[in-house]
Amino acid sequence: MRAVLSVGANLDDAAGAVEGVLRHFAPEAVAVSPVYDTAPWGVTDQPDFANAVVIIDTPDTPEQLLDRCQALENAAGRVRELRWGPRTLDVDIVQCAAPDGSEIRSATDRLSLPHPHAHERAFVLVPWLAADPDGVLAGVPVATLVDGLPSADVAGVRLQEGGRP
Ligand code: PH2
Ligand code: MG
Ligand code: MG
Repeated sequence: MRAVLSVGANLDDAAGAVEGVLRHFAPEAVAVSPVYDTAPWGVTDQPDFANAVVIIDTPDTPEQLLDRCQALENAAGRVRELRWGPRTLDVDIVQCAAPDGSEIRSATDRLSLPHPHAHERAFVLVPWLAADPDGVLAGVPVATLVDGLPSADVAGVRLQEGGRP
């Protein structure tokens, strides 16, 4: 399947944690965004995040991929804390698609697909658009979703100083 992953962190060496995840998935990556500095969304009273998106082709099922994402979070010292609060590493599955391109849906306790908040998060959509200008989420082009976001949200997503173009 093809999967879109959103990677974020805002504690300790946040950019380093994000880069580590991008390296982990590099063998399966079909596209990767630069790393961005992003204003915190949801809970705004916390440090800025480092965020990136990587798109992979993997033989994993969604649940197997979720296990890998959580293992990466645990290896980064992640403890389950406040919802939307600060974290050393967060690796979220945004979307999974079958080889025929159809979107895989999930609504289990462990996994909601597509990610229920992806369509409203500039820190997901802006990097995703950079990685794949033809991305589509639940039938809507990612470019259209970005156009519909509040401009302040989009302005809060800034290419990291010294980040890849
Ligand atoms: N993750 C959250 C909540 N808010 N804000 C930004 N900018 N980036 C994130 O990765 C993020 C967030 C919960 O996972
Ligand atoms: Mg998250
Ligand atoms: Mg998460």
